[in-house]
Amino acid sequence: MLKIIGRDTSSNVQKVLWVCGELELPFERQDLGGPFGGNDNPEYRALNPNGRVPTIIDDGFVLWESNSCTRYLAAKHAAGTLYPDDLQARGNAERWMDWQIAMVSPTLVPVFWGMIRTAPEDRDLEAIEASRQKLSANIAIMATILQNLSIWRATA
Ligand SMILES: N[C@@H](CCC(=O)N[C@@H](CS)C(=O)NCC(=O)O)C(=O)O
Repeated sequence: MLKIIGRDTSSNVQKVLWVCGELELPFERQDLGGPFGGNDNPEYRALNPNGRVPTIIDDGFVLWESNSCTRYLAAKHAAGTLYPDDLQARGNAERWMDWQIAMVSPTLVPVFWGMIRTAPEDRDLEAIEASRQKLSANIAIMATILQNLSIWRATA
């Protein structure tokens, strides 16, 4: 059975759980990371040298990087539906996945950790503000794209 390693409070683990939910895939999940620790266990590092979550194991095949995990599962179990056959449709979906991980996440994480996971007295407000501005610019890109989607015009 597919095994997912990682705490379910992680947004990156949740991506994989979401795909499993969409595809009704059975899986077992092992808590690791965050309050559960284990990131630096040699056995875990042997699976995932980054020590981050998620890692999945499918038929003995070990995979990490949340977007790669979701693509792998979708391609394996939902070719032509969740994983589009049409290369332009697939490219479009993958573009936004990669944009999220490469552009948005590095600007969102410092704001989230600074404001939510850091005590007020320990916050580096200058660094948080610098990231907030970059995050805002990214959100503006997404908002413009969403505003201009023909789906909204068609239903307006
Ligand atoms: N690019 C990686 C990032 C993985 C990552 O940074 N995961 C975070 C949780 S969202 C993590 O492992 N943090 C340490 C921990 O949970 O102990 C991916 O998408 O899988």
